[in-house]
Amino acid sequence: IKIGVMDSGAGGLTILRSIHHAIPHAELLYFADQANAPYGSKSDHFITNRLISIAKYFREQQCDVMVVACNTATVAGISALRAELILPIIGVEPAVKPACLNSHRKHISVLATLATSKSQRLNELIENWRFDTSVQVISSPSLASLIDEMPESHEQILQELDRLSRLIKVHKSDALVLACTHYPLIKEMFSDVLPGVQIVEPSQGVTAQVRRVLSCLKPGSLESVTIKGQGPVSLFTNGREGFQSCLKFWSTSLTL
Ligand code: DGN
Repeated sequence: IKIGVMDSGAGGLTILRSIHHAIPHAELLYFADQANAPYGSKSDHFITNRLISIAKYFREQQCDVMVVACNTATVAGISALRAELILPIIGVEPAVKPACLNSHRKHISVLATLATSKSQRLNELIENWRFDTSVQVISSPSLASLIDEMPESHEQILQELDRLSRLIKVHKSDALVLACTHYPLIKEMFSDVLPGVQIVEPSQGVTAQVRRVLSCLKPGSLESVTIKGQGPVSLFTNGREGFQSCLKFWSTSLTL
């Protein structure tokens, strides 16, 4: 099995890691579209065209499925991408439902890029699942890019986390939904500034969906893991040199 995973930067690596653990014999190909990052400030039309090009690349590389490991790209273009019928597509959905269901205080916060925070898809999801929960949506214009600039940006990340955690504390949330795939890379930093707040991220949900799709497309392909051993993981970026080291930094810290 071969799975293509994309994001605008390093964020999708947390999803790649989860897939790698769950389906170790699969061959994984990661593409970071860092030449065009951040997606948060791009138009839906632009992002859709990027998704179509990357899907064609994954198909040329003989991938069986494509994972859009980016919330911004999912809300901007996944429907248009699916309509092209290039590959079976799996997107990422903010974990609003489990956060609302598990919150004791019935106050949660959702943190996303500006584009995702304003999207109809996120707002519909909240309307569908909030019931008696008060949902605060907050956005960060800079956090995803700062994470792509680690470790140099460490101080700026702390400053931005300080600003965001104040907003979350004012809302008295006991759960925080990370609705941008970059944010789980700094999950521990969120836990440090928000003690007692449950940090909810989507990697396991996406991985479960990948397994469901593959078991329909290629019955039997998920079994016999021990015989098949570990599949290779290849990471690519089209970004400039600094981004190469960013991808190296995060893949090392995730022990990929
Ligand atoms: N990882 C992307 C997401 O989940 O939205 C970040 C988007 C961006 O490039 N800012």
